Amino acid sequence: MSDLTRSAPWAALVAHHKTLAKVQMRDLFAQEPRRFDRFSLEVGPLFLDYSRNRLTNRTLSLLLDLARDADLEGWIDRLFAGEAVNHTEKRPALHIALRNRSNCPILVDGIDVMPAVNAVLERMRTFSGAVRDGSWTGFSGASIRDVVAIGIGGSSLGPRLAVEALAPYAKGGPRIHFVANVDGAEISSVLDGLDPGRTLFVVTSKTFTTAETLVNARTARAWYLEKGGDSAALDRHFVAVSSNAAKVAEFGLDPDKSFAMWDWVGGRYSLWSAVGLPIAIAIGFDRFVELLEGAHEMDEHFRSAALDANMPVLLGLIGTWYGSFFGAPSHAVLPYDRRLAQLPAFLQQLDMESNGKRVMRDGEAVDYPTGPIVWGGVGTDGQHAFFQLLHQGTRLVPADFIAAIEPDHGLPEHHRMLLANCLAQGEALMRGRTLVEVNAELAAAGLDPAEQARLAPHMVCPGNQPSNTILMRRLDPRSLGALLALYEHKVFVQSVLWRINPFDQFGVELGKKLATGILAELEAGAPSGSRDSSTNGLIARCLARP
Ligand code: G6Q
Repeated sequence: MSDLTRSAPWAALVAHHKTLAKVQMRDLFAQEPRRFDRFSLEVGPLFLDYSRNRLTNRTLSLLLDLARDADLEGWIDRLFAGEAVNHTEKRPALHIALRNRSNCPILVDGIDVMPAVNAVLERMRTFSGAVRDGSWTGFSGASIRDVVAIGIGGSSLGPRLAVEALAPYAKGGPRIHFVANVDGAEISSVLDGLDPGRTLFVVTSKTFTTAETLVNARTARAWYLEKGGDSAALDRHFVAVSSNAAKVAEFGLDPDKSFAMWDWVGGRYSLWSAVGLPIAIAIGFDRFVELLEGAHEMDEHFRSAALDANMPVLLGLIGTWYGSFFGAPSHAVLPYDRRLAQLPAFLQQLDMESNGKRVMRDGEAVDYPTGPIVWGGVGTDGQHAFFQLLHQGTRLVPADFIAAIEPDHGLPEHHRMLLANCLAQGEALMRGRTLVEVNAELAAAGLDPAEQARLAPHMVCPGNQPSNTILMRRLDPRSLGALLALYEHKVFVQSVLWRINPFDQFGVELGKKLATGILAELEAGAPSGSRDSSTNGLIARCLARP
């Protein structure tokens, strides 16, 4: 057993779980009329209802003991102080510095990073403003109409989510397209119909060595030149965002004209940096600052609020309660907002790449499950698809519902229906439908007892499926900033409880390495036969002539 699973707070939670395992949430609500008031919290633009969870005051107090035992408060201090919390790579994880609107100094190796952060933000302000107002022109003297953001993983998912989520704020700006996949189908369909004289490529790669991004950037450059683009004006059509100036220069772009980022920003935590340039171009720099402000507000709350009234801490504790003590394998993200369609994919990376780890900080194997499988999709679509499993399947699936109270369109009837469905699903998952209720319904519908007995078991919904509901007044830059920072910190809280490093990602390296070798075989047209029979067989099949 590890120190963690041997610890008194862990053992207390294991024992407490036994007493709660069969308790129905509908009974907890019946016993506690003020349960909603007790288990809800507002921070800046976000309201969280966590009353529909399988927990009591005692559960929370035991989870808080676990957090204190893990020195959560100390770890929050270390994160904000710029200590090397990413100990394997010997780096801090300072996404909070990128949105540090109070501008207080944050030191890395004794040097305040804020002047460099602010300088890049200023360049983003000037550049995004010029692209938006048409004063940044292409080789033919025309303004930019299309921006193609090339990047993958952390250099794509955040900007893509934000640009889509904040579309109503993007009036007057150019169209923004994203290219991430090495699948040529993606870049071909984006380039199709674009005018090289009015297109700007933003090539984002922290390392500037990522194969997919480089091949897409080369294809984009070749397209630009083939379509008559002026090679002397390349830097009016291509800008880089990177921490690797040498590689940017090797690619043929002027590093002095590119946007810097730093090795203390993790890819999946980087949308607040120049990686967010497509966001600033889409919605304007002032709105981008509002996004940073929303995140900063959540940072300040996370840093200073007591653990028992701290939104990211509470979400982290609740997630750990299900993952580690109920054995729930997954966590569903259910935005009731079409504009948040990319949120499940973003959180999938944030959570699974951060907490998909199997050893503790000291290298010892964990003996408890760590990060959940994050999945999800927008409501109401999901209700007509995967929600059936949530209502009547055999697995415990904790979920987060996310919705804006006011829409950014003029169709209030649609929005009322959307909200009603969001609230109803949380209620249905919590309450379920008992056999007694089903029988009463069937009797009221006039079914005879034999028919009732035949149908009733199929209609029972056990309920007791936990969910959080996060409401915001509007899906605007500030709310989105707060929401994404909330999840970043929730993931951090869980990493602390599980004693793992959320800021490295060595697991993704292996496949990349193998792909390089297989690519060489495909390019040579000759299988090496040096691998397992499955990989050899598949390579041979890809190379075989019909
Ligand atoms: C994120 C990951 C990963 C990374 C991409 C792109 O935290 O490290 O998703 O963002 O592999 O990396 P580059 O920005 O270096 O191209």
